[in-house]
Amino acid sequence: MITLHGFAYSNYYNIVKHVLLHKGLPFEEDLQYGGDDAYLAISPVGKIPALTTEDGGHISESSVCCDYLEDAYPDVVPLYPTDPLARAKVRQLMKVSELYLELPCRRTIPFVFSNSEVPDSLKQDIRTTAERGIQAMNAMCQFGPYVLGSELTMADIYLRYVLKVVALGSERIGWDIIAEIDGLKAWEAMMADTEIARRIDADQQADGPGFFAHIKQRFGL
Ligand SMILES: N[C@@H](CCC(=O)N[C@@H](CS)C(=O)NCC(=O)O)C(=O)O
Repeated sequence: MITLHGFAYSNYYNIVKHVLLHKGLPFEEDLQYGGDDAYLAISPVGKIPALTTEDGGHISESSVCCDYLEDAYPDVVPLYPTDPLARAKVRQLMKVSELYLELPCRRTIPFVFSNSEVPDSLKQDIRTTAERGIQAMNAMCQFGPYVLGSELTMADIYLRYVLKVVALGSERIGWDIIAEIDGLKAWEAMMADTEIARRIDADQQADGPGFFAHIKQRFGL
């Protein structure tokens, strides 16, 4: 059986978990918060999430895990179109949203956890990068009703959890980035209104105490 390593508070973990649930693939969860050497044998950078495949191989990096699940189980509820260009467009949206929205906003996380003010220089850096992401997302998103048209794709799942960190960062810097992308709020509400999304959100909330206890111990916060 597939094993998903990581913790439910992680937005990246939840991308892969959502894909597994959407495809209906049997899997077990192995609680890992990272930060210990043993985990490096499964995830070379020590990042959450990682997968152990049915063959016993290990893979990390969320988008790579998504691709693996599609390649290994292509006929089980496909999440990429068959046309190569359309597939690339799905991956383009995933990458753009991660690089130009999630990653800049992720830089606010230490300030979220310590409930402290983000320095103006960092706020400006975030704005410079996110403005390019917003412009690109406004050009790419279709909301028909899914992000790239009438079919739900990997991009919908990926974006849902990218936006969790964008929302956190937005709140901390006082700039609602999600509101800058036309139609994104309505899409977000639609994506939240599924059994899988509700299960993942509930699991995430339930992991809050365990995650914060780990952070406290690991970083002495
Ligand atoms: N590029 C990685 C990023 C994953 C990531 O940043 N995961 C966080 C949890 S949300 C993590 O592992 N944090 C612990 C650490 O950096 O040691 C991916 O796509 O999977």
